[in-house]
Amino acid sequence: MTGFAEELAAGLRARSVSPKWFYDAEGSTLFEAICEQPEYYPTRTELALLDRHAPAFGALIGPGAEILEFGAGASRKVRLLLDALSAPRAFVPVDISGEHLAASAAALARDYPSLAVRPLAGDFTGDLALPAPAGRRVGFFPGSSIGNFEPAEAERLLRRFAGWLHGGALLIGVDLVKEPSLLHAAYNDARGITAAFNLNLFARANRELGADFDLTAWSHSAFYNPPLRRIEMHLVSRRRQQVSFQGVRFDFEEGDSVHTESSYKYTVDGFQALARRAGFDARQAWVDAERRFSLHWLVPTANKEAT
Ligand code: AVJ
Repeated sequence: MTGFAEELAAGLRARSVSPKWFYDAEGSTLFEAICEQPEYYPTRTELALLDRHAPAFGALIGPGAEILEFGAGASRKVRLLLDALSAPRAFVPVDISGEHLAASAAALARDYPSLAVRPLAGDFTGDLALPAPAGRRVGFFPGSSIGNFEPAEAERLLRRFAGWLHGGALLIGVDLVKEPSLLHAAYNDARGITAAFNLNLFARANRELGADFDLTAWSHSAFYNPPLRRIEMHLVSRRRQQVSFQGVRFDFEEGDSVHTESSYKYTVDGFQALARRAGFDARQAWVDAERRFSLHWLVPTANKEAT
């Protein structure tokens, strides 16, 4: 069995599956469509912040840098960053969706002929064989992907990044706590793209594992959980049903739900405190006028001389 088969089987029993399994080629395409939806404010807000403060990022990163992007999907955001840099030397996009990664890395290499593009297909929460740095290594982790992790896990992940980025820094995008109705709309878009993205987890299991999920028997559910400051996405069984794949059967009652994603929201202070616990100096934060989204410049603490 593949990693997906094992984790999905365990996840269906525990009623919780990691969101990293959303991103096959179909899921990556659906995610890009989510980013275009009018209700999904994070992408356009972060792009506007990157565009507006590009000169500041260029100055902080400095010449001849290597940019290491964690969870590189489409390359729109990193292009804004690269365009602001003086003679960037290398770009290392890391993504769990290998097919998607190859296509966007090839397009980037065409458009930036003097940049060494070295895509790395893999899971940055696991072991990553990073190439030797080609210049000052600056991590780029946009999109509030950090919100997918439980705060304690997020801290652990940032601590690993701090180790990889010793001598460099991290530019990270973090979605902010806000009016719940805005959050609700962002994860329940009118065209149903987020619902299709959520359901693609089971559609993928049908394609890849020969599972027999009846996609009409599951509903998309997404809501804000205020005490935990997170959006939760679930797939809820519309009736009593059984699902099988690779010879194993799973039973669900009507109303049973499988938790497919959490998306934690932070305050600027709360996120900076988490970054400090993880071994970073939180040097600077940028927020849009409506205080929807934030970008943070974090420098590994052991490295006091860096900007
Ligand atoms: C992966 C964190 C960028 O939680 O907003 C979008 C994924 N899920 N709509 C998020 C997502 C549903 C997204 N991030």
